[in-house]
Amino acid sequence: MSRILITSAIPYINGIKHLGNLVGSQLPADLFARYNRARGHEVMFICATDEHGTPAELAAAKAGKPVAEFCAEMHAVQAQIADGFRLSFDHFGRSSSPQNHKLTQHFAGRLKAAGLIEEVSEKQVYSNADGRFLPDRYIEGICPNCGYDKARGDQCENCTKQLDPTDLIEPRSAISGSTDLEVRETKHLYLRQSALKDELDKWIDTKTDWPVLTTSIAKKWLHDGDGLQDRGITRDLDWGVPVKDGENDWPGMEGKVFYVWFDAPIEYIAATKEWADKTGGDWERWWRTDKGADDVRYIQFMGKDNVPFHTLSFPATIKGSGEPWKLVDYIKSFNYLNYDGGQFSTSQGRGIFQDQALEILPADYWRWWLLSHAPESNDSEFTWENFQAGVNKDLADVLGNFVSRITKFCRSKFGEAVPEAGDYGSAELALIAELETRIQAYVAQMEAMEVRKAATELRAIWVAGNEYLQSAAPWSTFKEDEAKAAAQVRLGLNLVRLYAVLSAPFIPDASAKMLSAMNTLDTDWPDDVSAALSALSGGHEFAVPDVLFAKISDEDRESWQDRFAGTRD
Ligand code: B3M
Ligand code: ZN
Repeated sequence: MSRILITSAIPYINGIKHLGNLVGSQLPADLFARYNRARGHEVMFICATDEHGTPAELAAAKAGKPVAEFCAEMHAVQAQIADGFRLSFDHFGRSSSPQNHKLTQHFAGRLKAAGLIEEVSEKQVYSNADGRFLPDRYIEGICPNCGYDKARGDQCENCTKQLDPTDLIEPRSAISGSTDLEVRETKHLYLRQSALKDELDKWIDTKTDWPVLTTSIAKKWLHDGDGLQDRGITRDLDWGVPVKDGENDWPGMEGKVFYVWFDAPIEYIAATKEWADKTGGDWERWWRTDKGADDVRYIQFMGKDNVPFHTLSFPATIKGSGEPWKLVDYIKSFNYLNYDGGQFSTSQGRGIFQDQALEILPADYWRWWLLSHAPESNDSEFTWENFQAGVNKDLADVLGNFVSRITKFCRSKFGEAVPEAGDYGSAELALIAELETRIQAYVAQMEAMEVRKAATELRAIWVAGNEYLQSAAPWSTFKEDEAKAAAQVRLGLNLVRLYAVLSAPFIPDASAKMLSAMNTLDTDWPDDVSAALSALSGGHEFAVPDVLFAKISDEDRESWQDRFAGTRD
């Protein structure tokens, strides 16, 4: 048994996320967490909401709520959705927690002591009416390029030109509309990542087993152009972790907060402390190599856009601290899932959002389709036709049909108990041999976190059972040789349990239904397939389960296609 720490990128608090976000981090992380627990390992699976930064402030303002209240509400909403998708976090934390404030300030203090923080003077727009510095996107005005009158200080939405706030004609505050703005000097803290470049480079070089998608992004940032840049880690915002040097004030930094990307990854650690504070558990044995975490394997899941922060910035924070924190061992990153010929987009309300998905179908339908189409080697695309086909074929025709056929047939001829039967014959032994090979292949893909390939192997395991049932045909055998039919049925019923155990990481609800129908709590992993297929012996009672997966009709598909064709705001 080993110890495995799993973190998923923490979703922004600013709104409900779409399915692309789910399949790019949380869902595959959950798959891996469930699989490892099923294999008997000790797992710590952490996620949280990412609550700071301008997007949080803007979303709260749009909702007309104080930002703290908005974040608390949205956290509850996101937690409920995560639950709806059966994401089995050990803790779903909040980056605004006191634990994260403290830890973020602690790291900043350590980096300062190590000489890795530089104070830089910058010129920034100050709004007298609002009594604060304005981030670029809080300044609006007329675009010098196209004349659009709602251009933002970072970019004109109309002509897409990148702007500086000082480029805007007649600039005004997006908060109050005031034009009483001036440019003032202000100081910010920079993390001297460049000083850690060689150390990071060498560290990445040791990660020969990482996906190319991960290392190529890291290498690009390390070597392109001028190489790894120092990074501003403070902002002039009200909402965030106040800038402190450990527990002490940081002269000149009054009223400033840390940049959201500085505190967000630290929340992985802080969330584990939140968990410990709640449960009485020990968080340091997961995170401090001087307190037992040296034998932890730490794996992060994320979309490709988050990779630079996890391969360079966060490791810079950790290494720069000079303290024995656990560093990531493996980064599993994902490409994008597209929606019907375009991109999923939160800001444009395009695609299917997580709450909407759960309104129309249970979690397992989504889990199966998304995971079996995870955007690993390439971007992948969601289309309603493809979704309908995948669900109907794999879940309804293959797995669901198998379970329904074997349980119903047994009920009609032998009653709702596993029939007493003799030894398995050659067809059964051949199936067992095939399953041994296939389960090994499935395990190998799961261990390698090859999500799509693991789904393919699992599907093949379901198909093997169906093919066996089709050719053994107990309904025909029964007419000539009742004892032989009994053995075939006993094998089939045991397969239902085996499938429940193997499939649980992908489709936990259906697996639970299958186990409950088979009236068993035995979820042991089938290390010995032959033994696993004798787990339920003659006389063991079971029940025919309700339909596991309903097929998606063409009418349903068309109505959803229409409903999700537009955008939501
Ligand atoms: N919140 C971006 C995202 O949700 C960001 C991830 C933070 S991981 C520490 O994609
Ligand atoms: Zn413009």
